[in-house]
Amino acid sequence: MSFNIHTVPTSAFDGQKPGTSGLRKRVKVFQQPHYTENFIQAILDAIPESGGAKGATLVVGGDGRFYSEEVLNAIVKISAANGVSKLIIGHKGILSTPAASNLIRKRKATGGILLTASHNPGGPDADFGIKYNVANGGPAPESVTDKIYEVSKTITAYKKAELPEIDFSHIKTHTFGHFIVEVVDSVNDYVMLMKEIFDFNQIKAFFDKRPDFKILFDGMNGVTGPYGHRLFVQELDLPISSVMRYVPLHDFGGAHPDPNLTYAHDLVARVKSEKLAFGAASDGDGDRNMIISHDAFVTPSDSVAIIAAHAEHAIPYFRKHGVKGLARSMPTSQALDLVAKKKGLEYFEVPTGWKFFGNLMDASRCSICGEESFGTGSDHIREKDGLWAILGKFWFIYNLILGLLVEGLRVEAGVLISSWLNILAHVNESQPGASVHDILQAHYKVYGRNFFSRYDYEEVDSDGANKMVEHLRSLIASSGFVGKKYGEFTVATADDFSYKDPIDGSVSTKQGIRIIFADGSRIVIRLSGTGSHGATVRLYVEKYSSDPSEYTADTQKALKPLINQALLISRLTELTGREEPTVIT
Ligand code: G16
Repeated sequence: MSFNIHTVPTSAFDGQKPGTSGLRKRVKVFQQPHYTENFIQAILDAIPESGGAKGATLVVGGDGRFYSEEVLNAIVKISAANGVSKLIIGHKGILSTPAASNLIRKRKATGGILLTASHNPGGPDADFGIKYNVANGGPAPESVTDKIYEVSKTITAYKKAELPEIDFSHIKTHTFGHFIVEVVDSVNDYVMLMKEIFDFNQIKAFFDKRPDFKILFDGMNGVTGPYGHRLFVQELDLPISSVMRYVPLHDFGGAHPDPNLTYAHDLVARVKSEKLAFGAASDGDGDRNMIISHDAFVTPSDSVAIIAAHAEHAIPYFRKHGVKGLARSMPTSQALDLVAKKKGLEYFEVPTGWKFFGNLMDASRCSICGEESFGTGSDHIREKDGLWAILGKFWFIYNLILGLLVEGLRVEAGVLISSWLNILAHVNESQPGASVHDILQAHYKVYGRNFFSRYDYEEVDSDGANKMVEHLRSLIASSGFVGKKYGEFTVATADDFSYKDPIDGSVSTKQGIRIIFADGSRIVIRLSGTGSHGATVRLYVEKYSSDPSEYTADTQKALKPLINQALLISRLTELTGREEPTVIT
């Protein structure tokens, strides 16, 4: 069947500049006539491969949030009109971000269009988002997002094919002449990948022997629910009570699908009241993760450091492929650097945004990376991966418990026993007393502790936020700033972070104000690139301690003096009018 193609006149909209991870706006903004179509056309025009959209194969899917179906059909029609050969679309339009990244790589697609605003709330009055991923499966680099933005500023028309609306609730292939739309199972390929990375039989054997060991996974009504249900309930045979909020809802049931202690409070409450050993949550699109237990919360910065410290011994994928290098985003605590130094690994500090890890991974210079924003991942795909991190942490935690038992709380990389079955047998013989809390403490004993916290001030007036950034820029450039004393802290260096990609040489500037003190403590202030309304100010504070008597200290108490100085230096309250943060993580 062939189809007619129409050229639809349009005019450009302001502000279609992709942020940290795609274009995120209120649904009502995307619902304006031509707004979404313009952006899709801009994406197709910016496809970096020679030939652009012509002959391309694109993976399409998202977190199933409100307005997804309308946008899926727009993508089908505009893609067909632009000469795209094939769209591979998740069943009902569902693909978690890591699953989409995997599918792009596995099917050797040209790229993918992901419909998600990630952890931002969904529903008619909340947010929608569209982002483009390139052929390596990762978010488009700035060279591509800049091109998308340029096209969006001058667009005068988009192309649209006359095609029937597609029902994405059937797994089937639709053929329209040379244009094919393949609706695929959303979960299968991703589960197969997880089974290549982890040994499910061994995890299952562990649960069979330890029915008392209860876990709880919270899908937060986002896209990860069906993946979590399949992995934990169907593959690992755990009871249905091991998963909560596992049905994706258009509006996430009114919840804010961001896995942190504030927004995942239902999970936190259950893990505490039921004294669960392991609780985990993922966000709207499945790339973030949070790990807790009834006795501990693992900060994302510690989490990636601990994974890196033990990956080669505890996770089969890394036993096979090795660990080539490590990377973190600039605001993420330096705990990961300490692991890299001890292991003699190369490590990188990149700007906020998963897209900055892709080149390093493609060049085999980074195997594990993470961000303070609850993102952890590896080179198995090119997105952060919530369930991978959860399975990974679960996996090594129990390797570690054995390490702890065997080594009497003296855990060092390299002392772990590599046979999982032996470990499990051992764990099951002698009920482990070690908990997530013990594992953290054991890590601090080897590496010291990087206290870390982030204060978010959401929906701040943009003018005030910009004034604060300008004030900080001129302050750090002023003579006498370096060497100045703020309470107990003396400024050692300060900059507005910039990054030169070591692979392609591209430079990203103005990535956040960073003030480092003589004792190694840091404050970082930047404006979020993922908000959809006003500005979100992020204030990050970090303090290192190698004093064992401080390792069990409360994070907020330990950081209080530094936070006070950060508020003073930034004049945050005065310039933004905000007394209290919206969220503390
Ligand atoms: C995105 C990016 C992450 C980034 C996070 C927060 O995550 O992929 O790399 O750390 O946003 O960015 P910002 O501080 O600019 O808001 P997600 O999970 O929202 O896609």
